Amino acid sequence: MQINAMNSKAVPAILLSLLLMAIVYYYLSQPSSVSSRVIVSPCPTSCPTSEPKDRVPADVIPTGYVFHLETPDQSLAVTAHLKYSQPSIVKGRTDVVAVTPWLAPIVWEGTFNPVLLDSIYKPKKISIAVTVFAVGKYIMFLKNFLETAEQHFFVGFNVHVYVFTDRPKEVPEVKMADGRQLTVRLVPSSKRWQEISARRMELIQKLIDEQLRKNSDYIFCLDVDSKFHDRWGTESLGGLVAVIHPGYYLDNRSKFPYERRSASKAYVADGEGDFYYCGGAFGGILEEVYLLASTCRFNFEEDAKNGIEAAWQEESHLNRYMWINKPSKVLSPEYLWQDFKARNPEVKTIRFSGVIKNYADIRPNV
Ligand code: 5GW
Ligand code: MN
Repeated sequence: MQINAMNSKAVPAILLSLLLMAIVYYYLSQPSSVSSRVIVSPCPTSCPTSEPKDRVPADVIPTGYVFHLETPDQSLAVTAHLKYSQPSIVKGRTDVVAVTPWLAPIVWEGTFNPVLLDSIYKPKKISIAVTVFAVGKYIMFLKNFLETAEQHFFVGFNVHVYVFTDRPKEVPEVKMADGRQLTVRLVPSSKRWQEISARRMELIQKLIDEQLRKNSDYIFCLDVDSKFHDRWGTESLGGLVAVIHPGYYLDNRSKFPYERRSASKAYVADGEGDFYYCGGAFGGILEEVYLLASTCRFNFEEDAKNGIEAAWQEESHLNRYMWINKPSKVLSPEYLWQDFKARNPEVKTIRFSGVIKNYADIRPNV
């Protein structure tokens, strides 16, 4: 009796512990999401064996994980070492702030060396995925977007553009350089922008799950009604990357158009929030963008259940997300200007900008 009674309790407990052990084992045996091909490379595989022969072994003593960037062309030190101007910690741009209070870089022209950065990232053979939605009449913006991306967006790197559209036949033929490609993903047409918007995060999440983990290191999600005018490259790479909105960066945060109703999951209270970020461009490593997309989607759907639509839809959700989860790299408004806006003096170059559009022409009835 006694023994039987004990067994009837012990058996489920043992089964439960076995299940827990199996789960723990499964997670430990998975490659860590952070130790992706880019960010962390375990030394035993990447350092000693793959180094050029004439590299001094003591350049790296393999003891564990490596987070640092490596100076390019080390092996050719005598003949072709990359020469670049000496960095300074006292001279540089003084008209802008190039670091957030949580010590993330804010990328402005003149704060980075593009040649140095490209030669650091080149040997890593990174792949950058881009998502762009061209639903309904917005397909008209795609040609310019794609053509200018060829000229300015990660030139010389592997880039895979994923176009989400309901008009696959109208996707323009744009000649792409080696290592660059385009894939069309079909989405249902929708009359309501709110529906397209709501589904954007879901489709980004699905794309990462179904495709990108196999072939990409970074992802950028960009608005189609925009064009590149100047370099957007390796300086923009980071864990979680946000772009500062060109319309509000000189304003007091009380003027930011955050969602102000506390009933919304996008709520940002008075006196809170860092910057006002663009919904039209964000990115980072896959797992960070995956977290962002799934969180924003969840919050968006929770709001919908409660009959709430945030002031600026997913841009509002993105802003709440970025306040709580600080971006590890912030791109200045050079990275998403607006064509109707005059350039401010601190903006030395415009790299990407939203084109002027005739709303009545392109938007479905909302
Ligand atoms: C947007 C607003 C109202 C109704 C429809 C749309 C819409 C957006 C659309 O019909 N089709 C579409 O593909 N979009 C995608 O969402 C585009 O990639 C677009 O760049 C992005 C964000 O919408 P925008 O650019 O109109 O928003 P703003 O804030 O940049 O003007
Ligand atoms: Mn836009």
